[in-house]
Amino acid sequence: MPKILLINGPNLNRLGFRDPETYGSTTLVELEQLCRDWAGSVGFELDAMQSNHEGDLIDAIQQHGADGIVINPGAFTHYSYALHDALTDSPLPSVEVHISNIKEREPWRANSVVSPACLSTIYGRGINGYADGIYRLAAHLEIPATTHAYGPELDQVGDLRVRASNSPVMVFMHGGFWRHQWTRDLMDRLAVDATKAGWASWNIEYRRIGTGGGWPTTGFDVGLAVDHLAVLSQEHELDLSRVVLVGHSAGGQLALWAGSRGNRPPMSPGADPLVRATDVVGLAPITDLRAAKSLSSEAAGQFLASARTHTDVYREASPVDFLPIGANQIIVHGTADTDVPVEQSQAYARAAREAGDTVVYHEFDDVDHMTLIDPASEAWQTAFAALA
Ligand code: CA2
Repeated sequence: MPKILLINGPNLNRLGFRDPETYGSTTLVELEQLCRDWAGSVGFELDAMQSNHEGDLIDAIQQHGADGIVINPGAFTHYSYALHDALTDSPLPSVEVHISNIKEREPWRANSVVSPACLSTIYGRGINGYADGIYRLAAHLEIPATTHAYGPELDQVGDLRVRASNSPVMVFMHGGFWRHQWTRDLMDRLAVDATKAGWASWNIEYRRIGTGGGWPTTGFDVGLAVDHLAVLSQEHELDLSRVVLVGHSAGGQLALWAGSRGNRPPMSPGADPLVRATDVVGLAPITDLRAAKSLSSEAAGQFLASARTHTDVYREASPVDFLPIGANQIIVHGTADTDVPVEQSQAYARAAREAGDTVVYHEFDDVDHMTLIDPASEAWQTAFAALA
């Protein structure tokens, strides 16, 4: 069985005993068991170690007794070039995890000198960030992606997985209420699943609240990322006559927006796309930004705060306000969703059909928000089958 090495750095042996507001109440022993379970669920064994000593962490990295590393380097994150060098030198891929939101604490915590040596840095998601780190690593080990830039900004990148020439394409847009601690690792498992089934997958990042995003910048990023398929196709021969945009949650708003570009009035933002979407899959999508105002500590308001004042921002950004989309749509939503209420999809599907769009809508009893991005879920399987 392939193996992941979990490394926790200084002071993390104190987890659960102090400062639960920042680090939660799970102890290190409990966390390590959870990580074993998370790794097991995706077919990996997991060895765990913790040390307060920099040299011990470097020795563990150098041992190579595993296929990949998940590491929380503790405060060494912010100044240990020795750890950076050990991770860079290692042939094993690594994912960096932090429990707290290091970007929104003391300024000296915001920077990680270790990040450039890692596949990804996951932070601000509590201990569940370790699960996401394990899944990111597992996806990379299963089908390695190549990361391509579609623009000069750090977040203007995407992960491409393609196995055969002339594959149709699925573009994945992650959710997280447009906030910076949520990144494209969330869509890795769907991207791997689609690639295995013969699709090329393009799992994109975009600028978010706190990393220079907001409306309309984030929309433009997503549009650029979709158009970048024309560039990728020169090297990988993609079948651009079938381009499906798959968006979860806030990524659903972005997918519906990007999918509508071919339908936009000339000269308006996003009109005249280089690459047109044939279908949009909305997984619990945010479709009505006005009705979404109160969700997730008023994230929609923060997202729209940067919009130009002379435009009707809802007509520009809120799917229910810019219908019809033009592309075919498959919308799925769970009735137990407490992040994005199912009414968003119910009202949207009705309005989109009235506006002349082709919409397939499936509702799943007792299914919550995050289940939809599990490739084994009935919801994803249903959406996937509907595409065929
Ligand atoms: O957020 C994280 O996971 C950190 O990597 C944790 C480190 C901190 O130095 C980083 O800036 C961010 C270690 C924090 C100390 O750990 C404790 C945990 C529980 C109780 C007391 C300390």
